[in-house]
Amino acid sequence: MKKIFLALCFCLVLVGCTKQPEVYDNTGGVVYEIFVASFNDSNGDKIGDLNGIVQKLEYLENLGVEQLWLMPIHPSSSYHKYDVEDYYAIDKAYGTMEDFENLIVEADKHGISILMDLVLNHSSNKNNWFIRASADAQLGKCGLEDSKCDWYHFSNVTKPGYTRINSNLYYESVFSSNMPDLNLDNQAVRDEIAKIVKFYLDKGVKGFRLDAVMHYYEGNIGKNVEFLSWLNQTVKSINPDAYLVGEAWTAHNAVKEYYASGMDSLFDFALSDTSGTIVKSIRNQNGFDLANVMVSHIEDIQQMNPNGTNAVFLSNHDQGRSASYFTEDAWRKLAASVYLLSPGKPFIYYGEEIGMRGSGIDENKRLAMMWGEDNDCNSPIGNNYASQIETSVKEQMKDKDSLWNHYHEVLNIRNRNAFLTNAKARVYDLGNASLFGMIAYDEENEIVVIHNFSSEVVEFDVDEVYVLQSSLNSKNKVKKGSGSIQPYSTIILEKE
Ligand SMILES: [Ca+2]
Ligand SMILES: [Ca+2]
Repeated sequence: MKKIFLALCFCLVLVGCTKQPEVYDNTGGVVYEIFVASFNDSNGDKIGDLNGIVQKLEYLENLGVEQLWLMPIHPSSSYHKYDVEDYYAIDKAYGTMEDFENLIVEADKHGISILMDLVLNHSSNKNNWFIRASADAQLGKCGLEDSKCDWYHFSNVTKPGYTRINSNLYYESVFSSNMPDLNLDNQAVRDEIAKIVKFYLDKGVKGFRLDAVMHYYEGNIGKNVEFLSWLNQTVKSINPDAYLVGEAWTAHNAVKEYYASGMDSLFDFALSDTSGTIVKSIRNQNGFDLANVMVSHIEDIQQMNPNGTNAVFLSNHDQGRSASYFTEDAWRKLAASVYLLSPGKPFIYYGEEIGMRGSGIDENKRLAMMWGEDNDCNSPIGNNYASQIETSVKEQMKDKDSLWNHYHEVLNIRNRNAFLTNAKARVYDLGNASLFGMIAYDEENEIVVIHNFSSEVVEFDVDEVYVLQSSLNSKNKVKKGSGSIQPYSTIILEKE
């Protein structure tokens, strides 16, 4: 809002200025997910770190991303760091709190803001909170004043998802024994969470990616939504422009319920992964059905929360790399065009822009970024993925036909149509099931996004009000009322 206001003031002082420049808050930008340990190393230990990200800000800005989602950066004994030992500190392998503050400042110079991974379902069993709680529980102090037992869920009998401490004491730990579930009903826990989000928002963090929101209250959507409403209000009361995106790995009809919390986004898992709707639609050469699925979900989201924006992606750190199941280069390029030019907020998983591979065990999904430089990171210990047949960033940037250059071009078009993030959508039926047609619009903008999901050139008719805005293939043709589109290619039309 601040930027729009400034732009308006600037406009008013210029004689003859008739149109307010289109300025969007950068919560609208495309996000790039980083597993820090595998991204870029700055100090020669072959472990990616925060200063390593600083060195790549120019790269990220040039690619066209405006926001980074960092997987957890707090002290943790695991390589992935989803078991947090101290929410107020940075893991030594990644750097210091000063390095993190520096990253925020340096990123801002490149128009890039930072989203942190916020793991609230559980802490580490090595977190002081749990060490104290479990000591109190073992000493029979639960229920006494100052006891920390209520920060977690202890039980005298075993239950599914519980870990044994001794013959009559167990604690809830749905993911693993080193990840005890927090008691999110405890006001003291909520107060602590409010303190954590303020700590980082005050440092300039732009928002949070919320891990495992379905598990906050295992299987209870109503209580999960209540907690997320509280969290959303807490965060927005500190920074109204902050952004929240949640991980609810489930189908559209359940995901949409979470938008009742008022939070900005939830990941659209139904589109993603090796069995998702995007790859299925490309295999079936049917773009029309995909447009219908996407529009229907966008409508559902906006009905639940008018400010909600779908978080679209192909794959993330828990899924096999998308380049493996988009088996042809043309498919990878079309998939990129589809999600990056969709209404909503797109998330690129690091390395996706060069078609990195990796599937099977989790370590394989988080391999070292292939910069093609001497200081490339080591991949996670234990990975067993051997067939890295793709080429590096360095090589792909030089090749005009590379996937990298396709991402670069698509992101350029995306950023020229930044209104897409909060756009409304309706299906545009081009009379051919191969063609994905969608009108994306708001009060001031309207474009038609057309993708050809078939291996043939397709001719189509369009309303005469539309003219060509952008094309991802120079052979695509649009004249008044009709056009032709190359296989797996994309056309953007706008009103004359
Ligand atoms: Ca390092
Ligand atoms: Ca839980």
